[in-house]
Amino acid sequence: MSDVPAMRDLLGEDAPSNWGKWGPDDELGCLNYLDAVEVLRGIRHVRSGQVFTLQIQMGRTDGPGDPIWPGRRGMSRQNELDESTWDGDGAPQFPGGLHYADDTAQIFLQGSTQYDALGHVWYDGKLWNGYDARTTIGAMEKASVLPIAEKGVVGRGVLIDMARHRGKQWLDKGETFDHHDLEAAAKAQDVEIEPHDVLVIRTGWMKYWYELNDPEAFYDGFIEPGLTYSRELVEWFQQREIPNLVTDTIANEVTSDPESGVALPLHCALMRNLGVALTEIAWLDDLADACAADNRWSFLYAAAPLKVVSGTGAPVNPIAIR
Ligand code: UVW
Repeated sequence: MSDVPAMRDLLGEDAPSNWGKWGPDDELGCLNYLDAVEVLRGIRHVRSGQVFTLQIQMGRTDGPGDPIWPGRRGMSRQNELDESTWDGDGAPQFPGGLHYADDTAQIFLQGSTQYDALGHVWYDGKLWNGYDARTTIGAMEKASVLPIAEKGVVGRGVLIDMARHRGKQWLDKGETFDHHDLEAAAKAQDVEIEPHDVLVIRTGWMKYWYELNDPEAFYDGFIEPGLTYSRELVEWFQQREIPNLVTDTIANEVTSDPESGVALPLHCALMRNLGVALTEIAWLDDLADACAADNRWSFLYAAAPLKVVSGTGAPVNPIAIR
């Protein structure tokens, strides 16, 4: 028998929850906080007109390829039509002589920078808002990525640069931090994490992936750095009404809770129980350099994952404008 407790035992029968807060049919969770007032609040943080795209490049075939959760594959893109199609007979012919290139791709929806659907993870047979986990079978009937994609995510973003704060290029494997560390880093950056902020945390982990250029070493004893579970941390997220957590790691939290050994408890505590949207595998280094250069760490954050019907998640290229 494993000594690792069940998710329910770690998080508690009375775990902080937002189920029912936005009605019995809700599929947006804390993204409900992002209303028109929050869009206008975000816009007030645009000062210099600099634009940063936060997706990693998708389907790279050079270097280490794409960073993905073990067991998934990065996008595989195939060319279906190109100029060579017209070298032989049988190519499609168009009046006027038009030629064109076409691709198809096979992708894990979580295989690049992406939004998780709120129903992407669960325990005890229940998803976000109490939906039955059997509604995931075959296709996600409830809390898929589609409602997030239809809404769009726009508000004030705040970047907390944990790697810079600790004087490192990137955090170490399994290195943890919590809300006290976030507050301390924010204070050092002279910025406040305000209610309804899209919380963007840089660990340097994506940079590590590309600079290391060695997937075998990266995945050896796979454990990412990240936020670590405590009930107090979950309450902190709930009290600040954080709508969206964005990080430059594959899973937004330390892979395995250092005390209990439970895998990804914050996915359950934050996403399944509170309805916080998770955005993973973001490229934050260019944005962080710009923020550090003029010591301004807030910006307009805007993102919309692809509208994948019943999707468990979807790729996204979020934009930060400052
Ligand atoms: C899992 O939930 C396993 O992965 P992700 O990091 O895509 O949420």
